[in-house]
Amino acid sequence: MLAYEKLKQQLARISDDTARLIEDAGKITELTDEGLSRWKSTCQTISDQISEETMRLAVVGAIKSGKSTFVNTLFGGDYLKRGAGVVTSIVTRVRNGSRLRATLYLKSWAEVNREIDQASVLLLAHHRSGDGHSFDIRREADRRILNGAMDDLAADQLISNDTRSTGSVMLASYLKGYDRVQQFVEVGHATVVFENDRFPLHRDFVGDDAMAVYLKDVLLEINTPGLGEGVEIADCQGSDSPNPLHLAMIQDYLMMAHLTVYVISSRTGLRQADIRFLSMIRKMGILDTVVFVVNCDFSEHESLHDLDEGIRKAEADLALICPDHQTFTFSALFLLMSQMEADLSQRDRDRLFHWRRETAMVDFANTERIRFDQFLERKISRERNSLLLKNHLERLEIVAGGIGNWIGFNRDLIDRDAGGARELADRVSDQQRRLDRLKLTVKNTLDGAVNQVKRDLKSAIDRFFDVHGDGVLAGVVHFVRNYQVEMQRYDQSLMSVGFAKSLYMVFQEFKQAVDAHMAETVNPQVIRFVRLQEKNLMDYLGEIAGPFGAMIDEALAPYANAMDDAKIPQQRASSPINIGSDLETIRKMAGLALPKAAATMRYSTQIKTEAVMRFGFYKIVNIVKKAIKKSADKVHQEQFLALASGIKRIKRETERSILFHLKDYKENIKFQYMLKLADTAAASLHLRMLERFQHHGADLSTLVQMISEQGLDKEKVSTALDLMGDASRSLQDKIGRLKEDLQLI
Ligand SMILES: Nc1nc2c(ncn2[C@@H]2O[C@H](COP(=O)(O)OP(=O)(O)OP(=O)(O)O)[C@@H](O)[C@H]2O)c(=O)[nH]1
Ligand SMILES: [Mg+2]
Repeated sequence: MLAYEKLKQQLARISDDTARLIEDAGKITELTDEGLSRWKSTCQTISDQISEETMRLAVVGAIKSGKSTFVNTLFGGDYLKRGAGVVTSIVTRVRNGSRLRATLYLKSWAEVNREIDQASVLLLAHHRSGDGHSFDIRREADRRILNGAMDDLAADQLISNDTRSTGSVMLASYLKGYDRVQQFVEVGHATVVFENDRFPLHRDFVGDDAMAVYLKDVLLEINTPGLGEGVEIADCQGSDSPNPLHLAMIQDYLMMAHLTVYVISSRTGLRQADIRFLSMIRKMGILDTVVFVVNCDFSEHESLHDLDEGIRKAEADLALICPDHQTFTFSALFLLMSQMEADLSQRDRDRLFHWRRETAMVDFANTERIRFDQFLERKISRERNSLLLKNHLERLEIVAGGIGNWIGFNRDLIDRDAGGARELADRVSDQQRRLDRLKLTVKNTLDGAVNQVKRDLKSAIDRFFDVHGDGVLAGVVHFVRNYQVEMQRYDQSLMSVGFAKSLYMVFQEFKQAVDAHMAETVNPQVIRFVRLQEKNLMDYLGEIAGPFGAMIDEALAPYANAMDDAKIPQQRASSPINIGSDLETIRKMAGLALPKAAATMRYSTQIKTEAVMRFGFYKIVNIVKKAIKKSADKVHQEQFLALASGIKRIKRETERSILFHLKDYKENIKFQYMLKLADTAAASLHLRMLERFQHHGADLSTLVQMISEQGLDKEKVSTALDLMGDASRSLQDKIGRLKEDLQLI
């Protein structure tokens, strides 16, 4: 890890030195040169980007498999709450930092209200008496209404956290936590921070469902080295949570992660939940970034042989879903306890002592952990070095080469008398006109290509979301139409809470199932599709850029020749223009992010609840009218039938709103993401090409004029240019050496 930090610092220094050189160049001639200022801003961008670059590592796995314990071992202390097991699962990001700090990012009130709105479809509609305003938890009256609506819901709906009731559990948590969270949130503050001595207190917040439900994200900064600067580890709780929103949050992180560590407990081996989650990862198309850690519990195994068998069993199961998996086996808790032995309680110390006697298993696990650490270090440095090389160093090489040429050029010009300078300038300006034409051609070709690629992207996206095909949308429609509600489950609630509330409960169950389908089936396919389109886009732009790089270099040759005896330094073979590895930077530059995975589940706001409710009301009135002559049994039976047709109505209404919503979602992916990405990537490519043109691009006429008017202190400028020439050569040497170092690693 140290090697990387050193390389990074070297690169940053070279970039700063180059910027300084450019600044000096500007001062010498007192001219504003467009090329110079573009180079300078390139250096600035490189410096900024290097310091922002983050390598992301996701830690996932079933509940209680030891994820948090594992992450703690990476930082050598009990920072993340172990054994949390909260209902509200959030992704906790951990980085190293200068001090111990937990930053809790809260959802905005708009987000909170939107979630409540979505979870209370069919619950609040008839409470609102049509005054039109949407729910706002900050209004006391609204909280009272929601409380009232929740009060008479069947008790089991609120107590259990089974798949049917995550919506109502969430509503209850929001109501319960409001007063306490409100205290934390001063107006306009979106974060709550726990620093230094107060750091451990963040766990009370995170560990309490009623408060944690208000959280969007948690970032822990820890003042031990961990995996080094710029590496972020995310503890992803809730991969097997019944709440599809949790899965969506994890998907958002996985999509950006460079490596995913999947933790399996040796106690349980691979379970159904693991298989489901792994299938989802496979559908996302990122299975090749996953490695497995079998977290072995020494107490659960009689001997190394027994542990071995357990591992082999898990590996055999894994092979079915992930044939080329890489597995490491060690005990996270044992390691963590060893790391913090001095701070252990007597009980834990006894346990550690006891475990240490299992020497065979301990030796095996220790060796495995060393193997894992080596793997991780290699993986991280390989990934980051290639980014350093491709994203920054090759670009800097172009700039430094360009400034070298600029110096040589001006040096030569200064040495001439007025006539000679003018003659050179004339020759050069002929060439320059030719280069300008080429610049225009490059721009036009690029524009044409981008328009084509955008058309292709549009139609690919339309095809992917085509409801008539056999793609994701058809799948959703099929799912909705074929979903069977287990009517018997609502028999009891019809009697206890009545028709309307029962309808709400049915809808909860149904929505939960549809959302799970969105999270497990639709989202992974969308993510995979988008990633593929991104790759196609970058490949395509790369294909265009390739020949242009060579063409520009070729076109520059006669330009240099125009100066025949000019002191142009020996040109190194320049690297091909490449923006393929820049995708993340381009996204960041344009402020682009794919719509959150949870977006696919926001269809419920489109549901016209009135239609369903009015329909229910009509049925009920009919039942009541007729009930005068009927037995209670008969009434119950008819209510049951009403519920059944209510469900039919809900399904139809849901299908309609999903189609409507996903159309919107599709257009967002198209216009707010993919097409903007294409434009930004093309702009970035164009900039790279211009940087290359600038090798010789300076406009000489003003300088020539100054020479002929004798308005230039030739002696002084000459000396300055010579000094700069030396500095530039030494910079280029440094870049060359650093490039070799990086390629070697
Ligand atoms: N005996 C034993 N216990 C372990 C081991 N690893 C973790 N634990 C304990 O198992 C419990 C769960 O571990 P966590 O690290 O919190 O698991 P997790 O995957 O983060 O759990 P959730 O976040 O709730 O999904 C904690 O009490 C740990 O101390 C192990 O190797 N052996
Ligand atoms: Mg945990």
